[in-house]
Amino acid sequence: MERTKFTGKHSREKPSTSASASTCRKALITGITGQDGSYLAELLLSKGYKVHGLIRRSSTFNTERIDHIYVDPHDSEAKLFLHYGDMTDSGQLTNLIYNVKPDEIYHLAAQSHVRVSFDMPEFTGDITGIGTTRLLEAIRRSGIKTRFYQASSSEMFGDSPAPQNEETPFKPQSPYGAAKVYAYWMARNYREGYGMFAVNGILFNHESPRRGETFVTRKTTRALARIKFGLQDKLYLGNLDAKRDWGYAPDYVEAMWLMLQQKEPDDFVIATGETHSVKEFVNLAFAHAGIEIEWKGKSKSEKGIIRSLTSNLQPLPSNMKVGDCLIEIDPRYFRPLEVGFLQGDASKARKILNWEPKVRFKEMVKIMVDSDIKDLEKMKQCQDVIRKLSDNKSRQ
Ligand code: NAP
Ligand code: G4F
Repeated sequence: MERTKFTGKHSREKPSTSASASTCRKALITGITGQDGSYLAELLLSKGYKVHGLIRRSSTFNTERIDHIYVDPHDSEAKLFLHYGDMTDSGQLTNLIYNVKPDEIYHLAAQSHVRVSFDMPEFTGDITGIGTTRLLEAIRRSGIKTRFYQASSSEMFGDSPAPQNEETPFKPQSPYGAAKVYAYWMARNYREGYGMFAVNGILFNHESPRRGETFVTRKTTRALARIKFGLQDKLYLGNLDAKRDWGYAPDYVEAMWLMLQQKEPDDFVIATGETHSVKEFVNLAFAHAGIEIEWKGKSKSEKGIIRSLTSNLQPLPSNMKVGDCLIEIDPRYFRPLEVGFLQGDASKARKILNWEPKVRFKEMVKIMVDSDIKDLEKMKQCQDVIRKLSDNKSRQ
């Protein structure tokens, strides 16, 4: 697992106590095992927080993204504590909040995949929408005073014209977007009705080497690494023309924290202001690995073909050559409704939170490609060692 820079004080090191205002504050993160939850946990530990995370019981390990910061709770240095629970279980949410009494709650848990939300609209509404109400009610009923962050999404804007800011009307184009609009309004209702410190961070797409493997950026960088190592022949994608305002996840979790440090609760758009198509992402990623792509054909028949190979970025599979088709369209990845163009206007966050994205699009693409290639290189080295060991054994 790659490590983030924050202050370098995470993992098994003792977290910094220099951020005096934050020392010994307690945070609860739902969705701690996800991309954002893992970076946020690192950030809060580096600021001296005790971090409690809600995790789902699973028959396989689902803590890969946070294993590097986990310390046995019997260790007196432990600052990260995990609790089983689920966004469908109000009783457990109320107990947890009452027992932990967190100063800050970051609610990130969700069924977060837009395409999947069309297949599972009711489930998505339950987890991503009503899950937020369950948590807000758990806070209200437990009677504790806490600050609440709701992970709202640019997907709520749907096909509202860009650039989108805090005043832009929501026109969601998916069950996921609709569930997030409901959750957004519940957070506002609890703020305005009960005086709760509840904020909405309306975050545009943000990616990283820890991005889920079925989102288009990670799907692309992972497939590219596998193609480069000869483990996969082709990458199948859906709509190549959709444009997104892609930022870097570690920058975005800093914005979450800043929102909960303000005097008054308010809602903020977090975005880079730059927008790029899926095709641009693919072109840049492959080019970084030494494979120049040209596009031939139209709509469902469009194909990404090798235009040139840069020899100094070898090894490439020995049978790979100019003219080979590496990318094809699979209509299964199209959505019944699509959000064609997202571009955020984060002026309010710049002004009030003093927040700026540090890593821009091109650098982020390179970070993701390098990380997936490095992972496979490591795996290959391990396989080579195992092969050598078993060769030696068979010769004995
Ligand atoms: P993610 O990687 O998909 O993580 C989702 C997290 O929610 C995981 O920890 C997952 O647990 C947990 N979860 C799912 N269903 C749950 C349930 N029923 N009970 C408890 N936990 C559950 O998402 P992400 O990219 O980190 O995004 C974090 C949040 O920000 C989400 O709410 C997402 O909708 C929102 N958001 C994301 C973006 C973005 O571009 N990344 C942009 C705007 C908003 P498992 O690990 O067990 O599956
Ligand atoms: O990577 P995506 O699946 O992300 P999407 O739908 O924008 O949603 C992400 O960002 C939201 C913020 O706006 C979050 F709230 C949400 O939780 C999630 O993190 O798709 C991006 C674009 C879409 O237009 C999609 O149609 O890529 C297009 N695409 C093209 N081929 C594909 C594929 N998307 C996926 N997942 N897989 C494909 O093969």
